[in-house]
Amino acid sequence: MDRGLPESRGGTMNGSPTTPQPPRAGRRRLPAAALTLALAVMGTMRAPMAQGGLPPMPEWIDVAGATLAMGAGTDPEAYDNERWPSATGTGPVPVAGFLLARTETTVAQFGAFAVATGWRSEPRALAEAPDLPVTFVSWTDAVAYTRWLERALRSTPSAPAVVRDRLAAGWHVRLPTEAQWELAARATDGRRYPWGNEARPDRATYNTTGPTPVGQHPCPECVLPLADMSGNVWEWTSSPYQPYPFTAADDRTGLEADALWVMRGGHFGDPPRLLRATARGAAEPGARRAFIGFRVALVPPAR
Ligand SMILES: [Ca+2]
Repeated sequence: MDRGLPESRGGTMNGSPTTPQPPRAGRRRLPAAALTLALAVMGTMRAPMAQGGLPPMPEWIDVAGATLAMGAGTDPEAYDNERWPSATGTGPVPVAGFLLARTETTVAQFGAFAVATGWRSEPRALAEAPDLPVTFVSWTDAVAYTRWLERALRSTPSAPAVVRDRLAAGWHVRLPTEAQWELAARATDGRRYPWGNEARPDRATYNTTGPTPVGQHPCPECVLPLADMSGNVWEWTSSPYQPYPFTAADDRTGLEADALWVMRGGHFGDPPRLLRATARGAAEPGARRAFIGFRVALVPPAR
């Protein structure tokens, strides 16, 4: 499954060089029964906003629908798994408009979920400063967070109207697909990074030893005011890792035990090559690592 993956997408807590393998070390997985149980608990949890006011909620950015030329095309820095099997090395993927959180999910945001639900998270996920991106979260942890967040938003009268209206129309809180993530990161002009074509240490956290608080890098050149799409921490997506071409119809077929899940954006210890908007990482769903986090999306129902 890892054939063609970038040769380095790992890292350690101290940012030391990593082996040329995908981050598959997270052998421990939450069994499906654990997720089912947790979701059952969430279904009967007390209203999370009943006391103490709103937990820290995402700030949503509107991503306009477009047909994405997905993939790295002829970028000489691209890994094989970023190229479509086409003459251009890209493929057209229509993406409906959606909302994406401006920042990676923070320790404070994930902590609100953990407190409200009693979710058994990795202690290190909640040990860092509240404005850092949450890490040590598995794909399963991230999906559980999205389900809780949707419930929380639905039960919060003071949720923003743009959120209430979309939830009423059948939208859901999800991890973004990798096509949604890529469109949000680079728009439709083929840029290599969210801000342009050259690596810029003033635009992202990379080549360093740890993450920075979310939203620290202003980016006037970015098409959308999204923070840390490149760098800081890898971001889980809802897409199982499969060779291109990507199709939304395939997006739920990779649920077998050994599936890897795509993560995007690179992390604080990576070189700029892995921060490119088309670079694809992957990890097992149970992997909890110091360099993997996520951000959430509010997406329309599948048609
Ligand atoms: Ca990131």
